[in-house]
Amino acid sequence: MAAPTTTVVDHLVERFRELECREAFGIVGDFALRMFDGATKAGFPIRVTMDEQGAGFAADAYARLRGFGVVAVTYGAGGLKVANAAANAWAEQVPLLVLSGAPGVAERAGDPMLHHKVKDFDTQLRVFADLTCAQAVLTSAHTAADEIDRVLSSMLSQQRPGYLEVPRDLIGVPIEAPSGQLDVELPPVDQVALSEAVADILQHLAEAHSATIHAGVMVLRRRLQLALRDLAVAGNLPVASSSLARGVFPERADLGLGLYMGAVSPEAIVQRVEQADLVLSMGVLQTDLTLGAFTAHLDHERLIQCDDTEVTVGYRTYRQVPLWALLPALALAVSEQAISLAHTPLGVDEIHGSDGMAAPTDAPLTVQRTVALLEQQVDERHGLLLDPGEALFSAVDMRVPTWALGSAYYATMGYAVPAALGAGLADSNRRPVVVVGDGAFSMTGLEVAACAFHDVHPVVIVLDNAGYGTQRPILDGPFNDIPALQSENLPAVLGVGQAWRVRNEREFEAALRAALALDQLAIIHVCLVEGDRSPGLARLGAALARRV
Ligand SMILES: Cc1ncc(C[n+]2csc(CCOP(=O)(O)OP(=O)(O)O)c2C)c(N)n1
Ligand SMILES: [Mg+2]
Repeated sequence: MAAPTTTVVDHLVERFRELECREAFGIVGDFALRMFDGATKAGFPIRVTMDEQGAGFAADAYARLRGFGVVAVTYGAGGLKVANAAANAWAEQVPLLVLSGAPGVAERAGDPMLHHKVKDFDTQLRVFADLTCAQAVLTSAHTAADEIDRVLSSMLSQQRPGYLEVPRDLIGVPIEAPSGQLDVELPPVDQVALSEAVADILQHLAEAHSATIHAGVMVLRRRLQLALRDLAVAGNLPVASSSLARGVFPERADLGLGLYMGAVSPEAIVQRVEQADLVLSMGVLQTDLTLGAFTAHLDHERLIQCDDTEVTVGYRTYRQVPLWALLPALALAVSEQAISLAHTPLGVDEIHGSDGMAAPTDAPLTVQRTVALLEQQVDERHGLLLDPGEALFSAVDMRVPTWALGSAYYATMGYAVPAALGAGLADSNRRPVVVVGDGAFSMTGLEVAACAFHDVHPVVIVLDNAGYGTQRPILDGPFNDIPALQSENLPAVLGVGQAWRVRNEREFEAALRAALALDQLAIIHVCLVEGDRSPGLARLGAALARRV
């Protein structure tokens, strides 16, 4: 009997569904039209955005929340625009697929000068070879399914972006349908090393008076949140999140400490982490930005570092002990041994200071008060998107109710607004609340139109400090000044949504209340006090000054 057949596009869509991915983001072009049409007809919509980079960021956020995302583009002019999104996804371990249309296999014969071509037909492939963990240009119906599956499997195994280029004459051709599900290999386990690592950690825990977990992005990527919770609850261990992993543990729970980012974090959180007898670092990417420009003081003797593939306890490393195997095994062992340490929950005013959560006044707005007032109004119905700059730094003072996504290591400006589109569709139970600088908003803020177009209704808070505020303390000059945007006028331009321009605490509080009650796009243009800095940035500056 002949093997069942499918087509390239149907096979792609089937795999995407298997990965809980129900839509993509992207912009069409003639080399991609058949691909977009085939996907749409297969019931897999590709949501248009204002710009390809926006589609890349939307798909990235979708992947962060669902485990897999797709940005679909045309060749060259479209594809090369998502290089930055792929780079961000590589750096922050996001399985984002770049799916590019391309000239047909038959059209490439003789190397003609077709539009969107650069040096040769492989220019785009070479660019993405450096930005993705696996690539394929489909060249024949015989190998297409295997090539697709190879790229998708690598992406999921490694938690990195991938690249698939589909020549337009291959989209609809019949191919043999592979049997069975996608084969995804997790990092290998050495069972002996695993039990020794667990025993070693248990012994350290039994001797410690206090211990803190620092939870990072690989806990999310490997979907280990429940095991993390089991471990924390069993051992009564407080959990600080890394800035790439906000939402990995409920920050407002008694065991939640909020965000640890080296000296950027409030002193109370720094103390709970740095003065604990033991720090269990779980899947944290140890980067400059996530550790507050390397201002984190984590002694080697007190640090147990568990990453995606191995565990290091003090000076001993256990190879082939991946996080996915270690975390559940450790949670079970801690519960069986009934190891439980002392922990006193952190009070809200220990993070914000005594007047941090005070009621709004007529005082002009600072970043600190904007974030404190925001914290009072957001709850489990909201998810946050934080752009690099003050939006990211100021949110260290806040305990977020659910998740908060941001380009927290690669730090690409303009991530948050387009990411709100992907996040809003990936998690329809949470309304996206974006905090973004005026500089970043002028880069990609128009994606609010794409959000509204696709029935996603973010609340967008634009922190206007008249330019590139976080660059100024490093080195100031006219290059940090930018054209002012009256972002409160955007609803008139777009024909949708409502907006406010606010200057004091009371105005902001009222605007936010109205925005959260409104079921459509809401933009709040926050005019900050001149020269204002968030406490996080000030703490970072002070810590770096001590180093000089
Ligand atoms: C795409 C991109 N370009 C440039 C930078 C360098 N950079 C980092 S922060 C920053 C200023 C951001 O300005 P704004 O969005 O207004 O936030 P603020 O710093 O004022 O809080 C710049 C230019 C970057 N991170 N990403
Ligand atoms: Mg700014």
